[in-house]
Amino acid sequence: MTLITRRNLIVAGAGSLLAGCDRVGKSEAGRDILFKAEAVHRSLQRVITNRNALAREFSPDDLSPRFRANGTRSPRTPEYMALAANRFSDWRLRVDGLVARPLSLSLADLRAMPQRAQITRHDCVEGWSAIGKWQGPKLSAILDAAGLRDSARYLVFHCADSLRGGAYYESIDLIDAFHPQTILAWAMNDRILPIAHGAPVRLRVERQLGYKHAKYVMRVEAVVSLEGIGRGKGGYWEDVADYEWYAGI
Ligand SMILES: Nc1nc2c(c(=O)[nH]1)N[C@H]1C(S)=C(S)[C@@H](COP(=O)(O)O)O[C@H]1N2
Ligand SMILES: [Mo]
Repeated sequence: MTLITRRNLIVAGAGSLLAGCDRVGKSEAGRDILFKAEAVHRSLQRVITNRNALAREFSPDDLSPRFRANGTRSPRTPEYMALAANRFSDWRLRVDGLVARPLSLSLADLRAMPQRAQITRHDCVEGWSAIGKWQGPKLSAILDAAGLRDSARYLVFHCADSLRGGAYYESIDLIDAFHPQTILAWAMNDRILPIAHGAPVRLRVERQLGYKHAKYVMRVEAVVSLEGIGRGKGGYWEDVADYEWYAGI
């Protein structure tokens, strides 16, 4: 039996791609080849990276003094404003689609489930990062309670805010959905999640870039394909600005 470790693969990949470095390094064409080699190497590394690995967790001393709120900071739809006026006591998270038992969960229900707290770094594609503490139930526990069907392939998060006409939405695959650090957070830095950061509940999917972390989540829908969702690319920014659906970090 041959044991293929990640390290062996990276070494093999780097060796074969970078052999002949000296020969090609000096010319324009050579630089092109090196850029391509680097891109191939990066995608090879991504393919063989364990997607269940944990994102780095930090200590309370590392918390950012200021955590920027980005995108929507205060949804203006009448439905959301009415929920916020009642401090979200009437809010319910719908969990439906390809599940055996569709759920309607209150904030109290989410708080009564086993909790996970984690201090992680949020990375936005716009070029800023911040370290914050997040707490909430694991998405996996909610999916288990709902009885995810075998046919389900993706989870779609439908949000309360509306940007340029359309509601924000995002989607992840089942590896990210069942990742131990994927939670529906209702607390941030040991306080109730502020509206600017996605109250009452926002997704934390720690191995992905910022735009995948849906705020103001109203509904989690299990689907077999992303085709019927928005314009079919799996997320608001994917659809309007060609962001990559897989934004793994
Ligand atoms: N519903 C919703 N979720 C969203 C956004 C948004 O505009 N609406 N912006 C995304 C982007 S680009 C980032 S970087 C993070 C910002 O989260 P923060 O406001 O807590 O910093 O939320 C993401 N989730
Ligand atoms: Mo972002």
